[in-house]
Amino acid sequence: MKKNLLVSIVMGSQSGWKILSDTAQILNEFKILHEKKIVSAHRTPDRLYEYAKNLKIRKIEVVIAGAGGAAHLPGMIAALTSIPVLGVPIESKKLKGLDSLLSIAQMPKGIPVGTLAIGNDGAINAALLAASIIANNNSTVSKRLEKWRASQTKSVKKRPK
Ligand code: RP5
Repeated sequence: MKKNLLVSIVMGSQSGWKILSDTAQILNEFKILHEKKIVSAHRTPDRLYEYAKNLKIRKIEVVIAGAGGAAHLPGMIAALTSIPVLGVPIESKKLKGLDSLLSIAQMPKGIPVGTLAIGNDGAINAALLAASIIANNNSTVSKRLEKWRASQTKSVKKRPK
C-alpha cells in the first residue's frame, strides 16, 4: 500500500473538529494517511487559496471539507482544484445545519461538491466515501473496505433485545 498522504481533512473553524474527528478516526481504521487543517474561506482567504492551489501538487487524492452556516469552504476549494471534494455540513447553532447542508449541496452546475449528511453521520460517511474512491486504485484499501462492510453487516442483530 502507498504510504503517501492521500486525504486532506479541512474545517472552517476549530469548532468543526468535534465532528470531523470522526472522519479521522475512520481513516485511521483504514490506515489511510491524512492531514487535518483549519482553513476559513472568509477569515483566512489567502490561506484558502494557497491550500487549494497546492493540493494537486501535493498529490492529495480526496479533500473532506467541513463547514457550517454559510458554508462556502467546500465550494471554494472545489473551484480552485479538480480533485474530488466531499463536503460535510456542520450543525449550526441557529438552523441546526440546514443552512450548512443547503450551502454545500446547492452548488451551481460546473463545480461539484459531493455532499454528505449533516454532522457525525456525514463525517463518518465522508471517510467511507473517500476510502471507496481511493479503493478504485488501491487493492489494500479495497480489501479493508470490503472487510469493514462485512463486519458491519454481521453486527446487525436479527431481533431486538
Ligand atoms: C465557519 O463558520 C466554519 O465553517 C464553522 O463551521 C462556522 C462557525 O465557526 P465558529 O463561529 O464556530 O468559529 O467559519
